[in-house]
Amino acid sequence: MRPPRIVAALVLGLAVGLLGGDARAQVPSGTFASIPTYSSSGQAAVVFGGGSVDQLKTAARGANAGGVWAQDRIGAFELLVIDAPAFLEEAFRARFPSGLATSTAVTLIRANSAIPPTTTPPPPAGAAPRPVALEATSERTWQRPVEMGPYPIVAGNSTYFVLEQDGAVWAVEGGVPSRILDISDRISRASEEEGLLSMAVDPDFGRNRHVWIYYAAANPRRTVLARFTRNASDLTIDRNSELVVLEVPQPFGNHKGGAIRFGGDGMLYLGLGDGGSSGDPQGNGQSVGTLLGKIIRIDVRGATTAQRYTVPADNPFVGQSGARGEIWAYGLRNPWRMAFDPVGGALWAGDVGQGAVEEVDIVQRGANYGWSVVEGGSCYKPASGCDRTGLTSPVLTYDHAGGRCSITGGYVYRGTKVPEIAGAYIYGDLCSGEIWAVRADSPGTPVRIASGPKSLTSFGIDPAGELYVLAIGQPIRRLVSPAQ
Ligand SMILES: [Ca+2]
Repeated sequence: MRPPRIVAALVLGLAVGLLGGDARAQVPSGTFASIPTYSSSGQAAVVFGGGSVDQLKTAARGANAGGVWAQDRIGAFELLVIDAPAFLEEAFRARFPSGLATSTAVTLIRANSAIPPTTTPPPPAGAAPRPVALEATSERTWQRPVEMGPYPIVAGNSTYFVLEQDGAVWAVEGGVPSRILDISDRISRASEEEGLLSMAVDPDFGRNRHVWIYYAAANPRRTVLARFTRNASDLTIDRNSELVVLEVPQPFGNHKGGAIRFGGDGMLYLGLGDGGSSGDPQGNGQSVGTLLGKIIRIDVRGATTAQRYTVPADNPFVGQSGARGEIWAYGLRNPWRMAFDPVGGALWAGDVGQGAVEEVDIVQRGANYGWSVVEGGSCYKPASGCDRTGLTSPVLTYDHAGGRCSITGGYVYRGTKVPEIAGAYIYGDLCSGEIWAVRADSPGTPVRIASGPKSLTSFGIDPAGELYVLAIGQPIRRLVSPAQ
């Protein structure tokens, strides 16, 4: 999510050497303002002159662009995004069944900064993840850090944000933290699991300066999804810019789930817990009439007080009587942290168990992850002989042996500095602090890659796709290769 001018410069810089020929026309820099819609920045390349889809794809691969495609139109230009979810490739093929006309101008975009440039060799096929080391980023400790992500404000600088559950957002620039928003007066911390829970930078932040924030509030007890706007002159976020787009009544104080993530499709995905208490007393997990216990998918582009969001027409329950159209997937208990894999676009979630089984899910359209019929792979209601018809199984589960208690979902690692975990999904346990990895392309048996800090609340990611671990009262630590 670089400023548009940076993206344009990259685009023009990389245009040479791709396809070549007659097509290196001048591209107005403004043309690229929408590029961050698809990505958190990254390298880009331009191809002009058209050709068949396969020809272009071959050219893209020749430029180490790899992956799959999406398409959109920016002004007069066709924009092709690669390394976007496969269904967007299908949409592209549907729109251009016989490829592109030779006169069509085409832009190829490498979709996500978390994709390694080319410097890290991929792991050998079938290689298991290997242990990593943890390295404190600074001496500073954080009270209850729950989220960390890129805060793209200064070109070329690795600025990131950190959320404190008590209601403050910090920007860390060149290692120095500054508070950029404090909404502690707006949030509720009445329960251990309430507070400021998630923030996502708008895909079009470079143009609109929007961030999206999810928090718990009181009177009445609810969770809130809201948009805020960064001030134009500095890093701070305008406290008075809040536009509430969604409020969900919450019956109890726990299970607030709560990760906001934007997909490669430009939609906002939000994970909601089952409403809380214990054992899902309201049956929310299996009810498609409530947003509780769900991953929802909404379109917040152009949100206003009159129309706060729209429901995408291709959501699975659109038009179904008694169902909420916002639902993307259901049967979750408390999806504590989820993230898209920038390569291929799969959405990985850690779903916290009741008292026995933690699970990792790949969230798919319309899928039912089973709570509270099952907890992980085990029957929950009833305790035996439950009906598993139509349920989607977790990618993996683990039990509470060894002091484990609650999963903290992480990210698929697509950074460049830690080959030990290249292409692996990383997650941990809140109580034991253990960190595990499985290959994203063939999960298999998890490998414990680190004994991390206890009270492991979350994982973070920086603009380069490097991973960090967050824990109560601890410094933020980076996952690094062990010393040789
Ligand atoms: Ca489940």
